[in-house]
Amino acid sequence: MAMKLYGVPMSTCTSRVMACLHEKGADFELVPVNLGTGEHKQPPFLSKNPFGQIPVLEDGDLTLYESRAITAYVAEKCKDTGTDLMRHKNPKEAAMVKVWMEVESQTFNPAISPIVMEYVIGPSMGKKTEQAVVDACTGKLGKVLDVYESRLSTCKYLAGDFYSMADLHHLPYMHYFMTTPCASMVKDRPHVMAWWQDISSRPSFKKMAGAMTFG
Ligand code: GS8
Repeated sequence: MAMKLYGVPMSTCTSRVMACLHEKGADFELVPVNLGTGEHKQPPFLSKNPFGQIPVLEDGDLTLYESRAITAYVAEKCKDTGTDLMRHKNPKEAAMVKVWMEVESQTFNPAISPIVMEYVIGPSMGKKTEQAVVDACTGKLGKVLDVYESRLSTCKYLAGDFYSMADLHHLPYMHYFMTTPCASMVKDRPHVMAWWQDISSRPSFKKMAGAMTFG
């Protein structure tokens, strides 16, 4: 039976999981959740995720939430098919993947997500961009991207010379960030830009990037 993914492709966390499922060539059914009507705050959905957020993955009797935990499950379940995103055959490479997965969730995401919220998600709900929030975050993000520029001048991808889950987890926020006036922060850092062009041109991401739009 195919896994069921509850969410919508425009959601960054849902698309993180979709990118992983596509990269693994896994069979899944996307079950849309209507955020507009508050479906995610109603008992049927809350019984899947008591925090009332998408995405949720169901695989038989297993129900999971938290996008990064879901991708880890998919990588483990499908470890013999598609790209070896966790480098499980090489403990040192696997450790570097985990380091950069932590960097994404603990350092990169908190710096980039408020900018995407201000320029992309907020305006789609009629909110005005707050320049003060953007200014506070661009300083923080610039320092993070300086570290990325230095790292990516020594290897092609974040964990080494191989595409991994660490790179994949960056796709959704980078995708939206590159549509904002702050995209020059990436374009002005040649190694970060080359990395972005590489990871965003993977067929697994291109398959879904068109559906990642707020409007
Ligand atoms: C965050 C989920 C989340 O913010 C994860 O899965 O990684 N740490 C969790 N989901 C948002 C959609 S953005 O992808 C959501 O469900 N928002 C609606 C709400 O919070 O009411």
